[in-house]
Amino acid sequence: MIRALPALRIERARLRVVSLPLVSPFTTSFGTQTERRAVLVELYAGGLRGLGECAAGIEPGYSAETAATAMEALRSHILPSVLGGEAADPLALSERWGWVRGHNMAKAAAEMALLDLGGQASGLSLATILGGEKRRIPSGVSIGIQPSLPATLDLIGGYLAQGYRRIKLKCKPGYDVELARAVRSAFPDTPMMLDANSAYTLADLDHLRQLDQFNLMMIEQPLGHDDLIDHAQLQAAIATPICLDESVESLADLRAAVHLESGRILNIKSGRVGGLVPSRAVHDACVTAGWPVWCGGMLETGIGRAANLALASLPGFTLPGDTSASDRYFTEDLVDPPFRLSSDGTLPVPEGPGLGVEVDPARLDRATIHMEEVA
Ligand code: OSB
Ligand code: MG
Repeated sequence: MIRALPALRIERARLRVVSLPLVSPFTTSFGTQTERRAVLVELYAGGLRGLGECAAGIEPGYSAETAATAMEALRSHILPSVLGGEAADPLALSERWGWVRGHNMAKAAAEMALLDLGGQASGLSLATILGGEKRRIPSGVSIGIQPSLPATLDLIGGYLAQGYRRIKLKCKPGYDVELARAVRSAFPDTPMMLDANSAYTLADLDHLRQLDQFNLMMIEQPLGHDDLIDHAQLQAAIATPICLDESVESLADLRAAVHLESGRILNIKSGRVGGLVPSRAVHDACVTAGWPVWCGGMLETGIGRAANLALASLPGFTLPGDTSASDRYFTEDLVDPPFRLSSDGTLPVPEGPGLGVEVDPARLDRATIHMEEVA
């Protein structure tokens, strides 16, 4: 159950775009990112400011949403449905944009800001509101496609020395079987997985079957971003568990995936499914179906990272996720203190009210490239 929260009236809303350079370029099968550009939602109520971070990036290579489409959906449709509105509970406010189709990442950012407000007003942490139980989250790290195999092995060694509990490697056709072979022979026992971001088709079935020899925890989203049928056929033909990411944008998608046996594991990202409350519902359905889940990431700043850690504190999150420390992404995060990996490879679930992080105002100003009031 989601905890009840005090009534709020949203007095003011502001949108901001921030840009933070990444410590190193992040390359996937769909492109390279050198910065994290994020839309932030700021909601004001009763002297409090609630913050939300939108998962969308600059280009529509992962999903249809971009920072620009999220700005437009928030400015014209989502935030106007709650501005000036008062409800018995902030989550009743989030129901007011239920009529908007799609724009899940935009909705999730607005919902995060509402929950941050509700948490501050009640003194409850986001994790407590959602029904979280864990206090520390075992962390993995997602490694982009590198210029060479030796460079990849070096990076992995460095992350393992820091304590990361699981390595995820981005792959693509031509950078897959040899990658897995090299990494496995260098690190025979490390929990390891691949993420293809939809780079293959069923025509690659025999090729993908070769991955079975490397004892991978899973392969994430090998096939079409909107496919469930071909994933089911692939899952029936390979031993490596398939983890879905892009293909599950709602509880309905997850139910279909379970029914079709399109995979065996789910990466949950609150942006992809439209918020933390929808994530909780997807999580509950996965627990019922016997699908382990883990928390994905979208290179979030400390703001979105705090929400990810709160989500990952739910009991069904039994696998290490992509909730890595601030310094894996940025030289200077927006939050102070930043998220630091402890030597046991875990990050703390924030315990303060709401998101439970302190945003550094000077850093926020420096990172801001656009700001507007929503009327
Ligand atoms: O597919 O999980 C993905 C980053 C951007 C877009 C898609 C993905 C990712 C990651 C990085 O894998 C996860 C992270 O460290 O935040
Ligand atoms: Mg993925």
